[in-house]
Amino acid sequence: MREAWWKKATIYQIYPKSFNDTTGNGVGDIQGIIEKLDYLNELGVDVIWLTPVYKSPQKDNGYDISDYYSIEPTYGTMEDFQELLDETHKRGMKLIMDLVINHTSTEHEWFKQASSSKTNEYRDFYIWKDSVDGAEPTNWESKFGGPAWEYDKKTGQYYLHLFDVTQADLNWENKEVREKVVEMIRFWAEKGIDGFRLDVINLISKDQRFPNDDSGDGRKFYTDGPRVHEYLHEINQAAFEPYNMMTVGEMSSTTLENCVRYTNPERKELDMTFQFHHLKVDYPNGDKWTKAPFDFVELKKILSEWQVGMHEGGGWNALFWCNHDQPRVVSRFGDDATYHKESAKMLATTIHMMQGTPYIYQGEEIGMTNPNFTSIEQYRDVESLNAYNKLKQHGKSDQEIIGILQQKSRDNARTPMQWSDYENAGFTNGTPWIEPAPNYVDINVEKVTKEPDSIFNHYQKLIELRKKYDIITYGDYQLLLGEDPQIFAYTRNWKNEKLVVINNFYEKEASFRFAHNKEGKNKLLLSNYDDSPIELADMVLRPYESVVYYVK
Ligand code: TEU
Repeated sequence: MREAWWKKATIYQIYPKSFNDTTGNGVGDIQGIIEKLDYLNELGVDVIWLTPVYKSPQKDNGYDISDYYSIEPTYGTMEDFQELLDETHKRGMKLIMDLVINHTSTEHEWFKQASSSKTNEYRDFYIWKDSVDGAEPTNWESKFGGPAWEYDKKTGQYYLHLFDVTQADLNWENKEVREKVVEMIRFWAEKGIDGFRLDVINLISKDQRFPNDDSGDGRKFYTDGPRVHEYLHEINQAAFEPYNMMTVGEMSSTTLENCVRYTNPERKELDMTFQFHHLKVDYPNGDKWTKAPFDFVELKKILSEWQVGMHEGGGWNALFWCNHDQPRVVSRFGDDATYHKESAKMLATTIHMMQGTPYIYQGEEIGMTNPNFTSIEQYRDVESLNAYNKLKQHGKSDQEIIGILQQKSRDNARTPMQWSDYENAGFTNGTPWIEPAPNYVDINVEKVTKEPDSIFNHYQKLIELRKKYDIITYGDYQLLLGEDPQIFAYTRNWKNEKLVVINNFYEKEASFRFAHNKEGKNKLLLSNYDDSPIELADMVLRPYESVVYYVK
């Protein structure tokens, strides 16, 4: 059995484009990351995950790769990358890269060849179909809006793209594609990287009948598709296991049952998975593009089901609130104005005390918020711009649409990292590719790293606690007060130890009664107020109060 070092690790996600610019071109770069490694070391994280830095036309900020073997020139060179890897390792941290293998950019050489003629040797690298009754081959929808098929005039067939039209889906049925992918994974593994995050990896196997979807968008014909487990086991054996790579799969609309299968070590597929069901509690009837409050009881229910289900099935969760596709958590489930600090810390505790490997998305550790852009000109994301056009066609006013984007746009997470109160948040000396959130004057790294009770300091404590207390890694999970409209409380149990984690998700005070308060010796491990009760007892939780007790 491989050593599961990543079970006690905390991972930090970097979105290079918005992290730190050293050239003044307004776009972050690899040298900018190197400059901040000491900062990450001070935070205490074990692993850095870099979203794609490969050569790319950047239609989807690097998730459209045109060459898997070179570094995007605006980010730097292969030498810069090697330096980053070495400097990361020197500081005792590890580095994982993004692996985008469901699709490539249409500017990738394979696609250029494939689209040049129906008989080209690369034709079968992608998914080509004839039109059906003068229309698209199926009625499937692209995740970014519009049909998932694009007509190629030159060869008279359609190709499949589950995302942007410039992101063509690879044909995984073709063994040669799988061989090329393995070859490429080995190339990066040989350089000494420590693992991969696999982009939308549960979408790689499509139902080969390519049926129409009577009831929806086609998702059921490619999500956790027929051969996905087989393919993952195959790459695992050919490239992950031999290099001892850590792997985390990003799973779109997956199921608990499948994630147990993806991550149970006996199956040798992946180490852990990201699932997104808990981040759809503010999508009424599954619709992202509506302004809506979140369903708190549902949030608890979903997270708890995954805690219990993955534990029982021997799988492993990736724990997260934020990434480059999600709004900022303090704006989403907390209060980014009056109780900024309290709620950001409370949210951190809630997720970090669960079982799994926690991920911190750049800026989360200082409580970065949504920017509240007021004009469509400020948005950059392809998905947001498509949504804007679609909502407009449906007759919504600009004001209404901006209100929705302020809550839902992926750009909420993509504004420049707030390093200081200098111009452009200290991110660039040039014009940033996207505007910083105006509150960088108050919320920035320079300021918070000087404050003893900062959000940053709270994250440091959470990372240390995970190292010190095995119960956080191995304990089971039990939800308390599932229907309570304000309190998110749970216990963790392991051997003769127990953790009791109690969080008030709202501004209103909340009474907490602990049924088992005849517990043995217990102590307060962590809190977000400086005078929380030092022993576990019935208590009245103040706004966003969050406490963790250790019982032995
Ligand atoms: O995202 C996959 C994905 O399906 C979503 O998170 C998506 O952004 C969201 O559902 C849209 O509402 C991954 C990457 O993280 C994302 O940045 C890429 O755009 C996408 O894959 C395509 O590679």
